[in-house]
Amino acid sequence: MSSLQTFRTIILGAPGSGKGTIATRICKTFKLNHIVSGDILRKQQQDETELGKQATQYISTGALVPDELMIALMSSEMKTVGSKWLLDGFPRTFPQAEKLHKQVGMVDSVINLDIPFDVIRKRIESRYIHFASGRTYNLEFNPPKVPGKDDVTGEPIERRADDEPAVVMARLKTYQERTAPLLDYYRKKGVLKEFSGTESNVIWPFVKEYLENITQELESKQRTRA
Ligand code: G5P
Ligand code: MG
Repeated sequence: MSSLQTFRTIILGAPGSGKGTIATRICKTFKLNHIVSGDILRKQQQDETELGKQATQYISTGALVPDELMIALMSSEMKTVGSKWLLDGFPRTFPQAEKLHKQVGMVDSVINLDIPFDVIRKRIESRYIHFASGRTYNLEFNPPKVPGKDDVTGEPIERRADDEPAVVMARLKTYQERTAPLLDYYRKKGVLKEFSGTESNVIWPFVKEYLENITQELESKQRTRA
């Protein structure tokens, strides 16, 4: 992996499917920049920017932030991250996927996490996050070392406003209608790899093995071209 010059990947999956959990492990293992659209939006909300205020009305109801806003935000972020990255939460619609394609070409791989919705609803009930860093906890799966506090900073961890059950239902519906169709788009491009299950710790070794293979193939292609 060390001599790999570029590696561009996307993680897809319903809200609460474990994108953040698995993506954090991927980025640590394969040394990728982790770009989280939801964290970028939450930062705008916290800073009370005009964009953050606009985004709140969509996020709080489980709808998607309009494509133009999201594309503008992600395009400027993408310019700062180099050529080894993982996108978490973007793209979520066809216009977003098409814009990404225009900007960077076809990505090297797309990972999809396929987790039953009843498992997801249960996980989200006990999720807490540290807003400043995006670090995520679950009272059963990965509880904080000190109850109510972030492991690294000791600052309070909180519930996400959009993790209320009614909003979660709306987010799952939005996912099915707007984002799930992207699976077919990436399947047809030959870059999609799907992982089904109910536990991130069981799924992770398979994701790791798959990425080890993909990155090795890519590395030898890049070496031949050099
Ligand atoms: P986000 O922030 O992108 P979602 O809805 O896509 O939000 P979310 O909720 O962040 O996704 P996740 O990252 O897939 O979920 O899952 P996670 O946080 O890793 O895991 C969920 C919980 O389960 C955590 O508590 C974790 O610890 C726990 N967990 C993980 N694995 C296990 C396990 O094996 N067992 C158990 N028991 N627990 C586990 O987007 C938010 C909003 O921003 C807007 C939208 O409004 C969106 O709703 N937005 C966009 N709008 C338009 N376009 C875009 N591209 C947008 N991106 C964001
Ligand atoms: Mg997430």
